[in-house]
Amino acid sequence: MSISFVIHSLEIPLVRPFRTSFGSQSVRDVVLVEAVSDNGVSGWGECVTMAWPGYSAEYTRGAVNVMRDFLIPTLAPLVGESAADSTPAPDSVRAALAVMQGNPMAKSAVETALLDLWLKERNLSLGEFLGAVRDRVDCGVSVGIPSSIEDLIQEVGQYVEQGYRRIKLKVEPGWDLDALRAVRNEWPGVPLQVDANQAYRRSDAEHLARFDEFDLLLIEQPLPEDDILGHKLISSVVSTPICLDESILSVDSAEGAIEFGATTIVNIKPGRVGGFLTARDIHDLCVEKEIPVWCGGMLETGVGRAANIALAALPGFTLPGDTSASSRYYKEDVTEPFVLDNGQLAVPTGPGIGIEPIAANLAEMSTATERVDV
Ligand code: OSB
Ligand code: MG
Repeated sequence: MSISFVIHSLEIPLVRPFRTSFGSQSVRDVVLVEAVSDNGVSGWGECVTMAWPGYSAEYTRGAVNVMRDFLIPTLAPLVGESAADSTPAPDSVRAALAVMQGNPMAKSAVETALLDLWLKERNLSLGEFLGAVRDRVDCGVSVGIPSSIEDLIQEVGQYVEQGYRRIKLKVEPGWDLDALRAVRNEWPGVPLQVDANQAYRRSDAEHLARFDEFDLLLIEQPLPEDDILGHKLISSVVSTPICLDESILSVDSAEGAIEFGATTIVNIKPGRVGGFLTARDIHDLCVEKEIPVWCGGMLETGVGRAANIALAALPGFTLPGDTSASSRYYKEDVTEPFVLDNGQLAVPTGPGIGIEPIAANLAEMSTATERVDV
């Protein structure tokens, strides 16, 4: 067979700036990968990179380059060997992409576009394929660093009213204890957690232990990505569970961090680990080791959100995810919006990821397209 890949670059304004310890954004710089088969069916995947290498080493322009110049061309033999209208199997796509180092978010976008196509050929939903056990998932919301405590209380108040089942505050040195105290005073019982995106250091252990009084579900990624020992040291001083995000890059790194005692809860993001197959494998490992998992987010459009919700429907996802409604991010999404219902989102049931961009929205939001045929 042959496949035409179309790399769509989009810009979508966020409803409010999203500030974290690694920077601020007010427009989401999105890349959607479309894989078009011989008979004109499209599969879709979202690349979750940020515009700059602040969360991890990947960034959007680099991801587009590596997809165009390396990842997609690497698939040419595999696609060429396949019979007409028979998309290569997901495992073979993952194996072919694995010859290239790193770049998990770019790999995930390419792999997911082909997986969507492969599932559509079989009339199978991503949820069914992955092993989903529920048709609705519990949703939390991630709250960026605002300019004042008043703004924080106002924003959190909106989310609590909308029914979100858990609140996550972004924190950094200088924006932590006062913010937590203010939210806890207003909502003593709300399920609450924090995410530092690597902003603290080993020497902050005593400071992080002061978070314990706020009865948090977890502290997400307090230290740098490569500091596994540091997370273990912190967890011997802090009672609140430590949950790794950026440090978990593969099944083996997950197993290492768990066995070593650096993490007792895991945030799973398909983009960070190179795709949904590996995300499912990390889930399976965590279930076996009795480590609770939850589905992270990267401010996805409906394309990435649909697939994340299918993943979050697996049995080990026992904590609410950063799988918020479209309205938390965008006034207008590129797909039909995901709407919160009683603090939950419905798992898509259509073939593949179960959703696709609305052509007019895609055209309006698009800033560039590049085509690569294999
Ligand atoms: O660390 O979880 C993170 C957004 C962009 C990059 C990293 C992170 C986040 C979030 C928001 O916390 C999650 C979401 O609502 O999509
Ligand atoms: Mg995080």
